[in-house]
Amino acid sequence: MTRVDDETLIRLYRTVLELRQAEITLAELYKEQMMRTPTHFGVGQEAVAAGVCVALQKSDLIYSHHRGHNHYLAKGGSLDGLVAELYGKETGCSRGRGGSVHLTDLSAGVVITTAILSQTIAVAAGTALAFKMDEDSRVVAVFFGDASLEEGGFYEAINYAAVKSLPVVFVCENNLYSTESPVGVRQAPGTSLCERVRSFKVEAHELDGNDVFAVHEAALAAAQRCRMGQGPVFLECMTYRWLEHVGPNYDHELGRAYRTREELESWQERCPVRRAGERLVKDGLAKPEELQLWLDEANAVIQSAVARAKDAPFPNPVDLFDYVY
Ligand SMILES: Cc1ncc(C[n+]2csc(CCOP(=O)(O)OP(=O)(O)O)c2C)c(N)n1
Repeated sequence: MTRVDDETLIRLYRTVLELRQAEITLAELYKEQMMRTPTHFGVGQEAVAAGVCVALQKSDLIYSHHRGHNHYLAKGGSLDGLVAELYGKETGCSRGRGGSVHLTDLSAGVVITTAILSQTIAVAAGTALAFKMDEDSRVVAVFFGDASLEEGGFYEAINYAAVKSLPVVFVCENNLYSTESPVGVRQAPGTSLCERVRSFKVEAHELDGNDVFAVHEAALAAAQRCRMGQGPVFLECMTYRWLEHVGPNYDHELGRAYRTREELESWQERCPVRRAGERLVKDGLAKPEELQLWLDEANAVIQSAVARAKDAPFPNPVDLFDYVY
């Protein structure tokens, strides 16, 4: 196993922290009703995006789903582009026409995020096929939720990737719910997603998706395996979304009963940002004052991106159908 250097451990921490501050700031501002795009926040799930994307190279490509802000940012997508996109501005990464679920930044290797479950999984497998045919050493990572394993597209893509030994890292963020349906009403008792994937002869690992260092190590090994032409890898990252399925609120505050406040709090105890920070301090890689400094820096960066986005122009209504496919 490749040893992760200290600089990378710090980068992993700063990435989860930056994702968290961006998302909680945007979730709070969402309540002003100036962002008119439905928005699925990924607060609580930052370790998956950070752990995987930091393991990739800049030229590698990613695809993501409706809860895609973290992946876009972790891969190096423009923060200004994300924030302006949520405000519907011409300076947004999709020129204000895509909103939260259609993010793209090709310069960072973020091809697209889309809301149709399992759609990007098939496209990612196609991209990996192109890489293989071109003898291009890049890999593709595709992020999706556990509900995508209830879609036929997933099985076609993973089977094809296995048959052709394609360089795809399939990253499942298992946050236990599909909108408000727990896994127990969607899957037979005793179901193991990894076991199902292994029946396609694909290497599969279940991970603590709130441990950025564990996700990173697994993703490094997966990317390396892909680059060596040894076929796809499936990573099932167990994690939890803190906020409601779509929108900036906590479910219990709205009186929803499909999951309890206690369950949320038990996952908040395992906060990926706090855990990573504690590990850096324990290992002598950072002092508490440095963690505070990085937090202040992350806040300053997101605040100035918000100010720029608010000042930016909306698309000209005359051009509204330009760049729409
Ligand atoms: C093909 C398809 N079917 C249904 C939906 C409606 N839908 C949007 S998000 C969602 C739940 C997704 O759950 P999961 O994949 O576990 O991701 P999470 O929202 O938990 O991050 C559903 C059913 C959709 N977008 N696409």
